[in-house]
Amino acid sequence: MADEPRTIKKILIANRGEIAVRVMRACRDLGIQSVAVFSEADSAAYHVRMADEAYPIGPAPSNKSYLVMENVIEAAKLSGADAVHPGYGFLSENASFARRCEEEGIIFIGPKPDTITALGDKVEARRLAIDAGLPVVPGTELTDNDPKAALDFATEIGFPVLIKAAAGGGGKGMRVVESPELFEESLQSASNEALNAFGNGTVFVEKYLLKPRHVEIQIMADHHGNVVHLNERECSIQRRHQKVIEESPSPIMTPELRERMGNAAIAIAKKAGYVNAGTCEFLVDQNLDFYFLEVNTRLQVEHPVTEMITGLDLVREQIWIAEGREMRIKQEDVGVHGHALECRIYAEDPEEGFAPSTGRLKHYRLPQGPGVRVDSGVVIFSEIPIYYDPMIAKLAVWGRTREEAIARTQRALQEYRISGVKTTIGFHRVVLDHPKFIEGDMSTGFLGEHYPDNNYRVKDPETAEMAAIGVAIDKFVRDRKVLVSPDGQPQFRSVRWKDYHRRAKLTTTFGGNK
Ligand code: MV4
Repeated sequence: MADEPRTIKKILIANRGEIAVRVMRACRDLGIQSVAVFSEADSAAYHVRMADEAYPIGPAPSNKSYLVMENVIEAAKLSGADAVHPGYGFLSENASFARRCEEEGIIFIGPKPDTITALGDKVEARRLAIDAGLPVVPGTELTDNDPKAALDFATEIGFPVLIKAAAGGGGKGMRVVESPELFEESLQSASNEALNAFGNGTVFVEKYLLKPRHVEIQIMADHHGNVVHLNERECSIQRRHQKVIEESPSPIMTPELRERMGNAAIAIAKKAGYVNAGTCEFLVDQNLDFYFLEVNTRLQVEHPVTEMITGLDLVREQIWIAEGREMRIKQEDVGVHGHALECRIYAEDPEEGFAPSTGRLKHYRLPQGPGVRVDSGVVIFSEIPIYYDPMIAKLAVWGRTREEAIARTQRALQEYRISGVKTTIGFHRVVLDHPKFIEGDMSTGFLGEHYPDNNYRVKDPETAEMAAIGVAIDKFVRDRKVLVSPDGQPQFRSVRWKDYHRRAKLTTTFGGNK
């Protein structure tokens, strides 16, 4: 698109929840009309209420609604939208969908279809990375799944190795192999799993790095060949390939390492002809050596931490770029201002192995105050359906330093009130209180290592009970003080020790906040 810029007047947001709301906010800031689409489970959803207009696109299951390209395209045509923002998940990394938009003369706010295809194939992405001079983990490109050759290669690079799916993501089709005897079997099962999940059984092999950090670089590129990076995000705190807490900058980052990783990300973006917002993922080992992992061709969940430390609005820049305009951001103007943390608030029960928790929000009060930003996809009385990702909101908090950001996040988590569903709020409070987290000493193994068996409670019941009594006495005494009014007359309000004890037990055993 070297042609004239095309001003976007109306955007259809092909998504739901907090990201749909997030994109609509940018639209409103820019005077752009927003169009929501919704499934039968979402007719009363917040993203529908936020939009200027809304179109039904099918039954509740996402493969009958949010994933049905033609339904979304139809809504875009009916509404007269000149662009589609795909958010994350759903159709966001679907090259066919991006192509369908193009065919209809609708701007797809994202990279070109061919770029999505190329980078969606992890083997192809790895090849591009090598061509662009990026460091990759020792591994093989061999894609014909020849077990003999693969085993020879694994033996050559040394065990443990990691088998990965070319079409992979989210850990599907991945196997760690500790020794040659287990190799062939793992190769088979990884390939089968990948075939089932993605319709593509191609796998490849890499040396398995122990306890790496996951650090990613945000990139932004326009149609005129300009590419910048917007610093890194540390995303090591995750469970089962679901990120839980993200931050920027990374606690391990130095200006020198940032420049090297940033330049690497820019190099692969240029090699791939990348346009719009994207993320280059890296693994970083104990020696602070980094290795290319993959490129995510979408706006990511954790983009707010980047926005907070750079002062940019990434969605606004995405729209600007999609209009065909030359990027306003210059690399030398991109700074790191303070520190930002993001906690993903999931409607899940941490005490039940993070099982999704559905229901109606009987109470919903958001945290406020200095440095606090909440991107919520729900409001009070919202129904949380079973059909979709259980992430209901993101709490992003800024501070001048990491310490201040952590303190403010703890304050905000305490202030957040949700009832009707179980959430991960209390779990975040526990993690943010961990000495290793506070030190910034983390890897992708953090949660598994420090909280084996998904156990985030105070382990010893006696200790928990003592803590509860302490907290209860403290609060009880403080409330008693307030119960005497300035004129010295006692105020009559029932204060029951039992209530304090019950509440204290919730906060001390699980950092919860009822
Ligand atoms: C790795 C790795 C160790 N060594 N590759 C997981 C998802 C996929 N995107 C790549 N992943 C990994 N690749 C080598 N050679 C460890 C992981 C990994 C991981 C990476 C990022 C974030 C969380 C993770 C959790 C477990 C394993």
